[in-house]
Amino acid sequence: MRLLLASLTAVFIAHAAPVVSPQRTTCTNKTQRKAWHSLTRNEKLDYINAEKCLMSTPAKLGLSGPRTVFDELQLFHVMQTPEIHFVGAFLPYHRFFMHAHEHLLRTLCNYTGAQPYWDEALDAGNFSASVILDPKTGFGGNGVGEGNCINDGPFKDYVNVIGPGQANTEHCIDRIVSDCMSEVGSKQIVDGCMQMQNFSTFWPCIEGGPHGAGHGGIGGQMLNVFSSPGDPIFYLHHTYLDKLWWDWQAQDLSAR
Ligand SMILES: *[C@@H]1O[C@H](CO)[C@@H](O)[C@H](O)[C@H]1NC(C)=O
Ligand SMILES: *[C@@H]1O[C@H](CO)[C@@H](O)[C@H](O)[C@H]1NC(C)=O
Ligand SMILES: *[C@@H]1O[C@H](CO)[C@@H](O)[C@H](O)[C@H]1NC(C)=O
Ligand SMILES: *[C@@H]1O[C@H](CO)[C@@H](O)[C@H](O)[C@H]1NC(C)=O
Ligand SMILES: [Cu+2]
Repeated sequence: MRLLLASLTAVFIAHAAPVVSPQRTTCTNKTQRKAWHSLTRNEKLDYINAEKCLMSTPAKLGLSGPRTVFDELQLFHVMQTPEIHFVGAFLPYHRFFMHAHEHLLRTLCNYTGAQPYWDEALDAGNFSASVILDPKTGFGGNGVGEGNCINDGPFKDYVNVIGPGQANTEHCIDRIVSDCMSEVGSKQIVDGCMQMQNFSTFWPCIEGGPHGAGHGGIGGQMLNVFSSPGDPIFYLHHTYLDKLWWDWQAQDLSAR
């Protein structure tokens, strides 16, 4: 039986090979995701402009609510929230979500770079001084006034139509930066997660630690478990978490 299976497998592989191998060889140009802090000014502006393009590309799927492709991504997250948080699918779902966003930037908005990430351990405990909040080469600063609307930077005039939460109302991108809540994103806590031996202990460590630090440290819509992708910082935050997962996987690739 074992021999039969082995030879069937060999036949299958032999037949499948001509179909599979051309797909494998087309991936000649790998992109490399880099930390926002390490991007040049022009790389930052290219990314910001591509995101603004996604925010002005009309919605394609005929769903009720979204006006733009950016809104459609946000709505998917709202709809899937109960299935994708506090479960093992948390990291895989968000890996796929970051890839979808990156793919849309590249295919709809002529973006040629990779999805950048925010190395939050560098800024933990001091998010308010982060370069990510720069009004020219970042995402603008903290919210102000009664509605905590951001009032500088490239995204200050974007009208979110999805959220807050599961509601669909017109509102600004709002933030309530908390240096205190960002402390849980420290290198010490990240290093602790990296020591976890099993996925079943690794993902809750990431979700409860650095994940919570990024959402709580930026605050406002970023702190809303449903509608947080209404703040474009969301994509740099989750790409960072995805990198942490990759770093952990890379410690033992065959098992992880
Ligand atoms: C790979 O990237 C180089 C430099 O950007 C470009 O000239 C080349 O056409 C790319 N090749 C493919 C297959 O996309
Ligand atoms: C992307 O590039 C193509 C080809 O140059 C152009 O026709 C198209 O308008 C560009 N799209 C955007 C959103 O800039
Ligand atoms: C936060 O960072 C800024 C700029 O690097 C620095 O001036 C400030 O002292 C830092 N604050 C704290 C509490 O570390
Ligand atoms: C990892 O999982 C294995 C198998 O379930 C278990 O024996 C082991 O104690 C776990 N290790 C940790 C550090 O949780
Ligand atoms: Cu999420």
